[in-house]
Amino acid sequence: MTESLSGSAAETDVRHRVPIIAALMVLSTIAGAAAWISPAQSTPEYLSQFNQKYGTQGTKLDSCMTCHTSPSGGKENVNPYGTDFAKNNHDLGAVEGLDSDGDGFTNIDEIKANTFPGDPNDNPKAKPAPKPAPSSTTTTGAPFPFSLLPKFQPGK
Ligand SMILES: [Ca+2]
Repeated sequence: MTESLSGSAAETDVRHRVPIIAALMVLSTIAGAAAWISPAQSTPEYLSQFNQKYGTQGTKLDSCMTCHTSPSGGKENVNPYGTDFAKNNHDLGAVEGLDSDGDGFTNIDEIKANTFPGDPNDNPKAKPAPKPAPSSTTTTGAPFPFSLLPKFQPGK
């Protein structure tokens, strides 16, 4: 029936196998890529603890770079803050008073200033004056009431 269209039996056999081989290659490539993309196992857990404790979600510190020297994380890429954090049984409170990166600012001061506690080149002093984040407690929302000032009279 189809023999006249598909040629020899060997050719037919190869044609049937090729899609399977291709599918297997694709699957193994995806599995390999997934293994490469997610090298950090425990870090996201610590990062979410960190964000919960300090309210840093969505800020610069909501990043692997808070404890690691590489955005991909990994045990071999831990910065001084991550090292102290690990030494103290991953107790965030225990390392707050330390100055892990030795830049003169304690870890908690850096976290409050949204600077990396494990990077001596990033600290509250290196930053331009830390602007307080706009919050509901600020009372300076209204414009200055110029209309209440005495009128400016030129020549007097
Ligand atoms: Ca510091």
